[in-house]
Amino acid sequence: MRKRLLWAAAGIGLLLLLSGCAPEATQDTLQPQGPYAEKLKDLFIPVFWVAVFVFIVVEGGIVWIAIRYRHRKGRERIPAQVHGNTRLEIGWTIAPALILAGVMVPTVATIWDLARKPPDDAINVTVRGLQWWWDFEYTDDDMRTSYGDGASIRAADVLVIPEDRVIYLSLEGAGGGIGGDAEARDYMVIHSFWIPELAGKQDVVPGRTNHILMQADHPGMYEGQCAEFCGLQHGRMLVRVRALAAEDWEAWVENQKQASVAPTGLAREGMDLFLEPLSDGRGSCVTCHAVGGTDATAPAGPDLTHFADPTHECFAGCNWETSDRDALEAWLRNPDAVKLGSKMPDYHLSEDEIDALVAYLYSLK
Ligand code: HEC
Ligand SMILES: [Cu+2]
Repeated sequence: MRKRLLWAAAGIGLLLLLSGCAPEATQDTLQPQGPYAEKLKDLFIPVFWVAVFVFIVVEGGIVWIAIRYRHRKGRERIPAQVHGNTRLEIGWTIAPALILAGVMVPTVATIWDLARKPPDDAINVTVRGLQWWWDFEYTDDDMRTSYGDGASIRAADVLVIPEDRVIYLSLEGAGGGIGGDAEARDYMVIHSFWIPELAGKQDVVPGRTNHILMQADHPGMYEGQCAEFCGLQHGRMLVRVRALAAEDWEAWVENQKQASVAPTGLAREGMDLFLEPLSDGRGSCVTCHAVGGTDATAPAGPDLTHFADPTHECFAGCNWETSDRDALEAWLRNPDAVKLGSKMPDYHLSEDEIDALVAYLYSLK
């Protein structure tokens, strides 16, 4: 019976261990793809081995004592009890203190290193955590758009960056709506921004601004997700970082600066639906969304100016691919049905309205 239990425990332990294996894991701090993530790994590995050493010494001691002095039949006498041993006590006070001091030196050095001011040519991005998606605003002067009195470039879900450049992120908790009203403040919760392959984890706290330095060595896609429980759909608050080669980055910035182009045909009908109040007092998309070059300038929801740009790969907290038409239709049919508790209401859109709105959204390159 006891043996069987032991085997079962060993089996479950092994399964748990194996569940940690994933050859293509996308959120892996142990495979850093930039210098800042590299620094963290360089700290983690030595601290890990120190911890392994301490674990083996302490656990080993406990196991050894438990076996050596275990109760045995016929041995009623308890072993000699020791009270006070100056040499031992000094030893087990000084040894951990030395180990901790040894660990502290590289830890503090890394903290300072990562808290450094960014270089002058760093790209500044304000990251806002909302329920349940990420908003990115490129605040540098050369990132002003050609519309809205030179509003800054804004994008949702996918943070686009150039390779080999330092990105200086300012993290702000923004509640339900950016610059929120009283209702929005109800949604003021803490999020945490984490792209394991590019930088450390940092909390996004309403009312204060935290910073992260980030850099990607190569073009590519780096995944992350909100790392601080922030409500019902916390698990669906994903994010991607798309690092582009220099020339692709230039092209991206140029395109982002452009206002949307008024479409024709079905997409034009969609645009009218989007900009005008919906019939029967159902409300209006422009209460929350912005589309550059139109009257839609509300900041409460994702900026849709370049919704269909190829870099905007995913929508609504990166849970669905933007190219997935069925998913987009389902989202418009009723956001709550696919993302329970979503802050975008159900507008009871008809299938015709959905077709037109989808055509419009896909025209927003
Ligand atoms: C009350 C505010 C509000 C209104 C009005 C609103 N939305 Fe949204 N919308 C949101 C929020 C908030 C999100 C993000 C929700 C999430 O990801 O959890 C969103 C997400 C979206 C997205 C995905 C965007 C992306 O890049 O992730 C689309 C597309 C969209 N809305 C279209 C519309 C359309 C079309 C209308 C009008 C029928 C509309 N919305 C009306 C708040 C609103
Ligand atoms: Cu969150």
